[in-house]
Amino acid sequence: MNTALPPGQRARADFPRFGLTPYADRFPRDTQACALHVSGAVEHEAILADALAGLPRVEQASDFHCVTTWSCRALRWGGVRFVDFHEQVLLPRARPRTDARYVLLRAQDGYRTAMLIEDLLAPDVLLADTLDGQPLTLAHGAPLRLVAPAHYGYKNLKHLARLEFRVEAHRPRPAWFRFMDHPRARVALEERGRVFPGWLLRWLYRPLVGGTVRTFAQALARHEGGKR
Ligand SMILES: Nc1nc2c(c(=O)[nH]1)N[C@H]1C(S)=C(S)[C@@H](COP(=O)(O)O)O[C@H]1N2
Ligand SMILES: [Mo]
Repeated sequence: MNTALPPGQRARADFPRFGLTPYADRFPRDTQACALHVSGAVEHEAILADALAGLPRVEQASDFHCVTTWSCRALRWGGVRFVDFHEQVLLPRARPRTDARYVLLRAQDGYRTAMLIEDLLAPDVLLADTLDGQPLTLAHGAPLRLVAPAHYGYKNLKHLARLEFRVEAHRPRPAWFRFMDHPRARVALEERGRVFPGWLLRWLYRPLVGGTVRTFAQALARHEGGKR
């Protein structure tokens, strides 16, 4: 893909482990497989031991855009389209309330973010379990993550553990995260944050990239060293 990058983004050759620094030292407990809990505004709560079982698998190359302005092009993800999972598993098994417009996604490391269901149903949104044909690594969301290329990286939740249907919009916590977590975070519209305009956040975030990449890499190295 040689199309222009979205506004304010710069390509990076590597794909670093990244996130909000409080999460750098938090890791999932289950890295091979993880039951997916479905709860909230549903008729039936469900615990899916193998969420993708029996669903059509797809491979998709898509660009990844972190809100801090780095992008990594043409990542090769494998998994299941969220729209298929919704139609074939969530609707029949959990029966979400018809007035539930949001899903709060929760991860094994405590990270969470909400998305509009209509955004999750876009054809390029995946529940991904492979990258470059290999099972997801600890760095990139093992065992299961969301891939939503039209939305900033912070909506692409790693180590997915729970989907919570919501009628009301989610109020992010801690309070400072409320400024960062735009309800939709569409890259094409530069919806980087909730309060400040995207063009301003570019300049605030860009200087933080190098240090954050190092912090996340060092935390992973310590974690993997500690297990030996
Ligand atoms: N569980 C979890 N998911 C997360 C994050 C996190 O810290 N924890 N960080 C988000 C942010 S800000 C980005 S840019 C991407 C980074 O994905 P990567 O580490 O695979 O590059 O993950 C997103 N999803
Ligand atoms: Mo990010």
